[in-house]
Amino acid sequence: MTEIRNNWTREEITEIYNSPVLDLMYKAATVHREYHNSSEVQVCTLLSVKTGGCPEDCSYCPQAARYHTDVKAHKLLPTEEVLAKAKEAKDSGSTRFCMGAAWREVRDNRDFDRVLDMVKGVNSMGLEVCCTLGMLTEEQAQKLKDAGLYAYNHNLDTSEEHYDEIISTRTYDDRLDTLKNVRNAKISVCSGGIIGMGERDEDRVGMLHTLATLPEHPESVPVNALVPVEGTPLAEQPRVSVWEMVRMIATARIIMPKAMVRLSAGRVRMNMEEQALCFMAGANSIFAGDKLLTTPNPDVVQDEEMFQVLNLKARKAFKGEASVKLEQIPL
Ligand code: SAM
Ligand code: DTB
Ligand code: SF4
Repeated sequence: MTEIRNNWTREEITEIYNSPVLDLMYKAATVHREYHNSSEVQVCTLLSVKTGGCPEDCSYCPQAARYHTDVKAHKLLPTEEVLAKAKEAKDSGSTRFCMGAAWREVRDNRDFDRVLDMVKGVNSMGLEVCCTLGMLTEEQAQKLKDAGLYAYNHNLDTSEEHYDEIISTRTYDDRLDTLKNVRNAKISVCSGGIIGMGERDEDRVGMLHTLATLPEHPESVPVNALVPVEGTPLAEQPRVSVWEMVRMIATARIIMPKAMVRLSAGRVRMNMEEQALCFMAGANSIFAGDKLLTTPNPDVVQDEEMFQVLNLKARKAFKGEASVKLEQIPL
C-alpha cells in the first residue's frame, strides 16, 4: 500500500508533476486503485445561496462587487427554497450538496443562523452537506459542526508566491487559519485551487505542496480550470489544456492518495474523452447540474450519457466514513 506522507518536498512533487504524462497517469491510476473504487465517481451539487456583491477582489471571480459582470446579485435565499434544491439534487443522484455564499467571512448574525438551519435540513436528508462561506473563526466552525456540517470548502486557489497577483484583500495565512479552524472542529476539509490564472508550473506545484504537507491532507481537493468571466481581470486568460488538468489531478492523486480529487470548474469546455483522461488520472468526483455557482456546467443528460459510456457508477454518500455517518445522520 502506498504510504500516506505529509513530508513531501517541493523537489519530489516537481519531479512527479513533470514526469512523462503517460507514466504520470499510470502511476496515479495505480495509486487511485489502491485507495478507491475506480468505477465510482461522486456526483455533487452546488448552490449559490447568496450571490454577488462580495467585497473581496479575487481576480477570477464574477461575484466580486468591484467587477462589472452579468451576475445577478441576490440576498440569502429562503431556507425552504434551498432545501427544495437539495431534495432535487438528491433525487437526481447527488450525494453531496455544497452551499456557497459570496461573503468575505462569516459574521455572527441572522444570516448565519439561517445557514445553520439550512445545514441541519440538508444533513437530515442524508446528504453530505458542505458549505463555502469565506473565512471562519473556531467558534463559527464549531457551530456549523454542531448543526451537522460534514465538510467545508475553502480553496488555497494558487501558491503562496502567486497569491498576491490574484487577491489583495486577504492573505494566504488567513486562508490557512480558516482551514485550521475547520480541522479543529472535526469538519472534513475541502481545499484545492484553480489553474489557468497565469501561474507558472512552480505555482501549481507550490499549492499542491502546501496542501500535501498540512498536518492532515484535505479529504477533498477540487481542481478547477479557470472559467474566464467577462468583466473580471482574468477574462482574457487562455483556456488550459487537458494535459495541464491531467498533470494537476494526477499529482494530487499520487501525493494525497485518500483524498477525493474533484474535477470541478471548467468541464463545460471539456469533451467526454478529455474528462475520461481526468478520471484515469485519479479524479473521482464531479459537480452536476447546469450551473456551478454562477457559471455554466454540462447538463445532467450529457453527464448521464458520459456515466453510461464510461461505465461509471455514482458513489454513495459518506463512503468509508461509517463513524462520521452515524454521528451525522440523526435516526
Ligand atoms: N466566498 C467564498 C470564498 O471565496 O471562500 C466562497 C465562494 S467562492 C466562489 C469558492 C471558490 O470558487 C473560490 O475559492 C474559487 O476557487 C472558485 N471560483 C470562483 N470563481 C471561479 C472561476 N471563475 N473559475 C474557477 N473557479 C472559480
Ligand atoms: C470549488 O473549488 N469549485 C466550486 C466549489 N469549490 C465551490 C465552485 C466553482 C465556481 C466556479 C465559478 C462560478 O460558477 O461562479
Ligand atoms: Fe468573494 Fe469568494 Fe468570489 Fe472571492 S471567490 S470575490 S471571496 S465570492
